[in-house]
Amino acid sequence: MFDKVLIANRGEIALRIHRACREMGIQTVAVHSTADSDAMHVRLADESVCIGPPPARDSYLNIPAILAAATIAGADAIHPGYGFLSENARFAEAVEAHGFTFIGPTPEHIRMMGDKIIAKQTAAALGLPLVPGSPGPVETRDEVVALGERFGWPVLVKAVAGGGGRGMKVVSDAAAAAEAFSLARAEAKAAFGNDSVYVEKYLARPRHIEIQVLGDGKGAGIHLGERDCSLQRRHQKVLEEAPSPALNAEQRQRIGELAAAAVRKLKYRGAGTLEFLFQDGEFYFIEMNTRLQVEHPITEAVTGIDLVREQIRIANGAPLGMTQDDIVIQGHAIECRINAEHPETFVPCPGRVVDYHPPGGLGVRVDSGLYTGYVMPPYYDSMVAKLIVNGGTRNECLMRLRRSLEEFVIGGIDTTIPLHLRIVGEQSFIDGEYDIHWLEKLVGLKR
Ligand code: MV4
Repeated sequence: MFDKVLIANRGEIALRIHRACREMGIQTVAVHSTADSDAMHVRLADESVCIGPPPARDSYLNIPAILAAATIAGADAIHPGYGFLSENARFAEAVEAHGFTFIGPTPEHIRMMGDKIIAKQTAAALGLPLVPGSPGPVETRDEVVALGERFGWPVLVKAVAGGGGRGMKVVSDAAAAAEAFSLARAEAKAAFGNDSVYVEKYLARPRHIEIQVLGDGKGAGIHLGERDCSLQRRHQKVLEEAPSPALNAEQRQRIGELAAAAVRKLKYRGAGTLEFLFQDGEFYFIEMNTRLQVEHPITEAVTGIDLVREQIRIANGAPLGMTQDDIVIQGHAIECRINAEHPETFVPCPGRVVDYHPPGGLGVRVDSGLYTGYVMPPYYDSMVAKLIVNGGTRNECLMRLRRSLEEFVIGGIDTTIPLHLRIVGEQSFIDGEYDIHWLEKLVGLKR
């Protein structure tokens, strides 16, 4: 096993990775910007290295600085967490070229899934259901019109390098095709430096269902059930739950088996997520994420499996620690992402935390780098805590979630805890009846 792992990230996920390492007897090296000297991930790690000034491009995205830190500290492996360099194929290559183990998939799989057309073509070859659409990039307005006539309006123009909804435009009819096409291209160019786009039939009211998978890189692969991530605002997930209240046992088994078979055929290595839209009883593959995700703890809560530990074991060349038959989904789990933002305007609110009292008790987990006196820097993501609650049933989970949100004290900064209390009080949420547009309608900021 590795003696020492460098954690190329910050915040709660750096802590999460540190905890898995510590339980495995692995030393940890934190890296941090000058804005994060007092961060919890730096305090808990065995060693820390300052890698640059506050802007992420000079620190958490600074590949030479991170590799230098790994060399100085004598690390064996690097865990990228999520965001930052986690889905950067060149980083994964550089890590391996410098003699370290990248705790994640191969650079080839990262690159393949980063191109959404290649990802879809691969998914089709693996037997996954797709949204009807263009088989490759679309070069002209006329092609958009032809696809709209063929699949029915509206259609969606999407960036090949996409993610986060940028470079994505709904086209309601042929008259709107020219403008939407050039807008999508321009946005894609600005956001990703790549103006290649493709077209899909637009699904009006889907849910976002994703399947957690693990592969050993040699052809073994399993799934760990689904997460329902439909509750989002401006492409930022707000609350996730597992299992999805929208799936029946047959649908759950069908999509899980398809995802696991895909992982085996790909010889995928490590943890990954297959994203689907789900509407009228049908699944449609849209993307694969080749990283650990923010919402992984709800899968851990319902399966009892430590996903970070599995990532580290797999990176070290071990076979999967379990077979599909060992995976049993037990009870229900919900995660609330707590952001340092005004709960109604969503204006970020960094600053000093003057009081910090997280909730506790059975079935309650809080992943957070906050502590009383912590000064949150303004340079990074506003997510400051994840509250993960589980119970024997969805109803028990909801009761516990409400109680935990009421118990949570974060003083001195605005947080989205009141937004979560509002969501858990809504009848359609309690009934599990929501789609990807539900939250934006609730908070009244639908664009
Ligand atoms: C779609 C869609 C409807 N139809 N594709 C948004 C980000 C990207 N990863 C996929 N997205 C969507 N793709 C088709 N063919 C609607 C969305 C979408 C969405 C998806 C998941 C979660 C939240 C969303 C919010 C708005 C739009």
